[in-house]
Amino acid sequence: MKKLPYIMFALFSLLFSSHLQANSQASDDISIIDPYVRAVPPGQKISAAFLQLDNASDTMQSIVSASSPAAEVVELHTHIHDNGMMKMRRIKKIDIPAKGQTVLKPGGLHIMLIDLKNNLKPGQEVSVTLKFSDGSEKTFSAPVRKIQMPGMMKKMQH
Ligand SMILES: [Cu+2]
Repeated sequence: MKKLPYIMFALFSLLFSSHLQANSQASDDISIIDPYVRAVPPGQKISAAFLQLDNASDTMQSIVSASSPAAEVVELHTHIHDNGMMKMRRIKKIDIPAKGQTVLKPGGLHIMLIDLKNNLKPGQEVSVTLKFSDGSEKTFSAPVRKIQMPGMMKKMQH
């Protein structure tokens, strides 16, 4: 019966390590903070989602795609400066550094919603699903907000 403690220890280690594995998905390590979607006037078919992503893990995590029932096509975008103009460009992934954060905001990284199925009015909620490089997914609901364009124009001029 002296071996029992060792067997118990082995069993516990096994349970503990499988528990750790179950918690190591990107979707569990990433927190979504203050998500919102830009309100657009009737007839406009594109919008964008913004949010802050916090990574609690020791490894870099990457978003490789996104989807939403509100839009036919969802792409990961960034803005680049090109001859004094700001242009949007599609990118393959958005990285969130280990123990760090990445902010998606107007004029920078964003989740592009293309071919909107309905108008997006302030007060509505839009569901967005992020897919990470390890295949895990995270869905969040983002309120639709009016975003002041004059601030964007100032940013675009400098
Ligand atoms: Cu875009």
